Amino acid sequence: MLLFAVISVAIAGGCEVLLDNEEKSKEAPAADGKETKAPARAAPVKKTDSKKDAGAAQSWPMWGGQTSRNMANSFAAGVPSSWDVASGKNIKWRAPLGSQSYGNPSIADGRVFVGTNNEAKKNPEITGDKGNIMCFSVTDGKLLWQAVHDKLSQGRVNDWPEQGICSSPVIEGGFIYYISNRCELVCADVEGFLDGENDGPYKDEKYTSKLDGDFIWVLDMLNEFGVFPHNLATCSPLVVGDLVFLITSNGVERDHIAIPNPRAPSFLAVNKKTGKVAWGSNAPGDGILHGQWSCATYGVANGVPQVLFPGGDGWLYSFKPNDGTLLWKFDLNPKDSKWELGGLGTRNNIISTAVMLGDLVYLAVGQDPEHGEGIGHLYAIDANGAAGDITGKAKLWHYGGEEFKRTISTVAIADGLLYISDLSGFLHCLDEKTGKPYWVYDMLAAVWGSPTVIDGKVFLGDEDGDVVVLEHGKKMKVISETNMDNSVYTTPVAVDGVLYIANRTTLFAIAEKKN
Ligand SMILES: [Ca+2]
Ligand SMILES: [Ca+2]
Repeated sequence: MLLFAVISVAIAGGCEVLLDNEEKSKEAPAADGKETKAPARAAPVKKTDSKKDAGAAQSWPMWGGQTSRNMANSFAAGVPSSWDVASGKNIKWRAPLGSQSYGNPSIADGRVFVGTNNEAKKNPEITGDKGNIMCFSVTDGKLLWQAVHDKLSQGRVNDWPEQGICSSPVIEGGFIYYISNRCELVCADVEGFLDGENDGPYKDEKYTSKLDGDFIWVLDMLNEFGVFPHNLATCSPLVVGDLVFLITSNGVERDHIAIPNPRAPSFLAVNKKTGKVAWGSNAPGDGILHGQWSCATYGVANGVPQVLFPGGDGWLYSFKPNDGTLLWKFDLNPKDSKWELGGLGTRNNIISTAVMLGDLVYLAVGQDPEHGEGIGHLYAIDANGAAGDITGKAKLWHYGGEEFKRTISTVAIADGLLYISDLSGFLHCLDEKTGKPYWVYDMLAAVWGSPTVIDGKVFLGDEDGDVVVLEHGKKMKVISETNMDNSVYTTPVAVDGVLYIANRTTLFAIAEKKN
């Protein structure tokens, strides 16, 4: 059972060879950090409505909530510190997911989107193992619609059974963008077929009831670019300006040695309106160690806009967003580290997502959780003026070795404190400036999700299904610990005073009950 879930990865067949150069010049809009207009299609009604009730416009529209991917929520207030699944205390509603859920909730405009599998069997016409994105109403947890994707015939080497969709959708301008279990970048209508219209140029939907997903366009990275997603394509895409950025999940063969298509893209920039590739890069090429299950991050260092892609070779790559020019790269593993099959070695992949705040980038290494525990490394990297290979010289600080283990978690930074968990179950609170630890909390179970700072508190879930709430501060203080009845592989999210937590089978909305 592997898991790449919490982090999504996509393999983009971005190699230059595979791209149409004509398209390349034509389809490269500026991604200079300025939000651009919604796609050329009538704005959805719900979107317009939500603009009217200003103030209620809180959202967490992507993995990490923002393009920096910082797992800190700057707006949520009134979020409960305790609740109880058995008695229903502070449980606003609960909605059934499939039998395995690794996707994180994305929330905007009154809708929650979560990736899972088809075992909730919401559409009796659609049976068997599938990858699903479910769309719920924030009001009562009612299932509004779901996108359902058939499994790839190749089986576990490309599309692991029952893991569903691990990608967390990004919601933007009336559309969602996610990576299906079939290694497709999908743009879908937030209203599905509930609006009574089959929107977009894509009209070949296999499932077309009111409950099904309405696709606008679909980019098949496996068949168009020869991407070989190892075990599963998992990336949670990022939208900046007119471009969607993603990692393709291109990886090794069943034998874990051969790379079937090292020239296929690992990183892609795709026009959000047309689904056409703007540029791609196969940067790690023959250096891919296993799979590529991370996500892209956007930031601006000293005036230079850039998009960051953690590569399958353990390097972090930074590119110019508009044309894919490589700006810099950084090796996150010690030079004497060694990759060995099955997780025995000291060289690691990157499954975590980078966080970029101003000039600084924070990112840690890890491996497929199936590979077990091992030594990890967390870095703060100074990207101010960075160019070329900046390994070592741009390192602001490093935390790792014995005190920090492999991780697939992403950092949360607030008020000078940095929180990071590792797969071994330790939650570390560090000084953001120095990397020196203030405290370490033992979850006593494996952690796949990420710590998140919400409303002055730190939330973290684990494989035993416990969610701990601690005070956000230099002193460790546990406020509560609550078992969710099943593994929590995801990261809690809060919008409009409601906390959303997905365990393997259920999405919970948690809010203070008002008398
Ligand atoms: Ca529609
Ligand atoms: Ca359509």
